[in-house]
Amino acid sequence: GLLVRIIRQGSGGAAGQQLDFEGFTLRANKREIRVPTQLFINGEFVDAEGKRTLDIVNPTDEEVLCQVACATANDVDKAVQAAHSAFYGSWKQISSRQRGQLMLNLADLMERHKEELATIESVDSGAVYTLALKTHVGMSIDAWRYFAGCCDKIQGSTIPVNPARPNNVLTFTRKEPIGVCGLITPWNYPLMMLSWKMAACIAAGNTCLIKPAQTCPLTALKFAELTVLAGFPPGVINVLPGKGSEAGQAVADHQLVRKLGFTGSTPVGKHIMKSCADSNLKKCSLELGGKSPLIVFADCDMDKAVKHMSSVFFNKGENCIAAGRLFVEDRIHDEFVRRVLKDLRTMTIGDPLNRSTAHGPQNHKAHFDKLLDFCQRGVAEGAQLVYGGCRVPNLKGYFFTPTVFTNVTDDMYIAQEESFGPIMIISKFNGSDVDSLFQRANRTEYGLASGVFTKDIGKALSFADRIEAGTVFINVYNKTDVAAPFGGFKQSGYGKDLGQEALNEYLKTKCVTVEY
Ligand code: TAP
Repeated sequence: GLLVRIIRQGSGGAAGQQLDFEGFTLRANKREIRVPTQLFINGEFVDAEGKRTLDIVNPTDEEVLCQVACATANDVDKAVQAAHSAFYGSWKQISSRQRGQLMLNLADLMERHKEELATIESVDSGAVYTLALKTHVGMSIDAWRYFAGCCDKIQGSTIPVNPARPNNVLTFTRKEPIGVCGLITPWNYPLMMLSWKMAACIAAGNTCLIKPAQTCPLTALKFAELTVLAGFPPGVINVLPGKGSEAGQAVADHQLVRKLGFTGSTPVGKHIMKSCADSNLKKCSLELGGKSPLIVFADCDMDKAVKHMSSVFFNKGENCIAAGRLFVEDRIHDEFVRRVLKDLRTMTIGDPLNRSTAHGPQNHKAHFDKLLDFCQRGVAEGAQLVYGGCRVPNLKGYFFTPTVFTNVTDDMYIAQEESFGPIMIISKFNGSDVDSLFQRANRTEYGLASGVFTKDIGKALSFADRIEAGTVFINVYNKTDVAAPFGGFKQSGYGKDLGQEALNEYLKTKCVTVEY
């Protein structure tokens, strides 16, 4: 490995000292980027216990890019101890306004390194570079800036309570950080999922450790390097690539972790919630799977509805709020499908670093294989496969052809289960019976997002009233912003990321009463 030396920043005792770590040089996108490959614990880059490593594969060519350290349960314990000491030590000494300044420093560094971060993300996860720059990295920077501004605005309230006369009583609340937080994230937007959770967590005054998804930990490690340059004290932020079943489980089980923020699948979310309860009843928030319904009424702006194919194909469908199910009014169904297919045939598929590419490879092999299986089930159940459903011919890498199924009925597996891939699932509806349409849209245990295209504002708002989902898009899709709360209903989990509500996930309320 490459040996890298940087100088610690900040105001603590370690500032100005050298920090050495091992890394590798990523040569891509006409750049040479050094990426750390060790665990980041207590402000140091260190090997995992027993020097265990994970192979990191480039989904574009299926070659191993590098090895990174793979955390054990003991490594997790070391990181938790460091976060615990920092929480009761150095981090307590830092005022809320200074905390905000550290976060702004970090955001500025991320901005300065945004091309590097987007290149790493693109190579590691298969995200198209232009999207990685704008969304994966751009929205990460926005999240750090947004929550930086919240740090010195975390305040309680004064509450009128009944006094015991002749005495008076003053009751007020304080919003306090929870302590050491564990964050566990998936592979679809590696840096963005880290930032959505960690920016709120740190703004609230907590310390944390993150276990990123084992397939794509590289931007999290580059991020760790930037936290040193931003001046965060050791132990406040710890980054531990590793396996969910071991390192992730150790986070959920740990007695000193007081809050767990998780994004991932519903089955793992349920398992984690049990572990949180059994260990120390740690608070948890869960952002889980989805099968979001999108309704296209005949009175919609058809150009716009077709243009919003991104509802399904955005980030290769590896998008938790992807419109997993389209309901298209029977009168326009055939025209809608024809126009979608016309656009799909001209979609540029290939190297995600190429600026004209619109669709890159799926994240990793197991996921790619799952998508093939998903499509085979759809065909076996009698849905009509009108486009794709297979590997892109003559292309190395996990390239999956954007896919369209029509004639899908409500009982089919592909109508009920999330694919997490670029697969459009279309069912018809009769526009004269909106009631049963809305019932069909709600007949899922998921409740993450939803959408409707119509020019009739009454119909659109009735949909917004009646749909059981945490997010509703009207005549748009995938329009998220760091200021708007994001999270699901039902078995899509609970607890919000983003917006001011997200801070509450990482705070506890203390109520103080004084008699005088
Ligand atoms: P999961 O398999 O659930 O993995 C998510 C994370 O949990 C990974 O870091 C994983 O580690 C870890 N993990 C696995 N088992 C664990 C355990 N026993 N204890 C602790 N951690 C454990 O999901 P995925 O396949 O990576 O991501 C796809 C799913 O995430 C989809 O269902 C998607 O809808 C959902 N998702 C939801 C959202 C929101 S905001 N609701 C956003 C993105 C994705 P490994 O790396 O070892 O697998």
